[in-house]
Amino acid sequence: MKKVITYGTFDLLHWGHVNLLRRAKEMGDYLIVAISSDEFNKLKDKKSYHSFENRKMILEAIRYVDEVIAEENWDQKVHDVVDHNVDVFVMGSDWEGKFDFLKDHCEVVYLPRTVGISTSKIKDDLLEVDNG
Ligand code: C2G
Repeated sequence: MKKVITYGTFDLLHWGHVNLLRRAKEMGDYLIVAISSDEFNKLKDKKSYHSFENRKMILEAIRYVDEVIAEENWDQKVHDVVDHNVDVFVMGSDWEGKFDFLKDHCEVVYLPRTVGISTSKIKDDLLEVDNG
């Protein structure tokens, strides 16, 4: 069984996230998503609208996702890849090159980001609507 892993906050889940999850799943048979904890989001200087528990529950409902684990720090990726026998690590291209150290343990693939959508765009657009 070919196992794939990807990491992210996945707040306000949108079609760009789903495109990523679908393509990541297509690279194997089993997709693990490591979703950022609320504490780790603070380290990423991100504040998510949905709590970790709710972001996890939403991801678990996505047909491409087989397992959701917590991402709590920057240093867990090698352990996760080894402990879960992961074959492929996948991230969007905004992370191009940042995780090449994982190449000693698995395939590393950066997929083109989906243009035109992001969690921050959703928040900004909604603010504009509110302000008329
Ligand atoms: N993504 C995408 N297209 C978009 C928006 C996001 O392909 N329009 C991808 C990102 O490249 C990332 C994944 O969807 O691979 C999740 O995006 P975020 O929730 O923004 O994740 P991020 O904050 O980049 O966290 O250790 C890695 C970090 O946890 C990644």
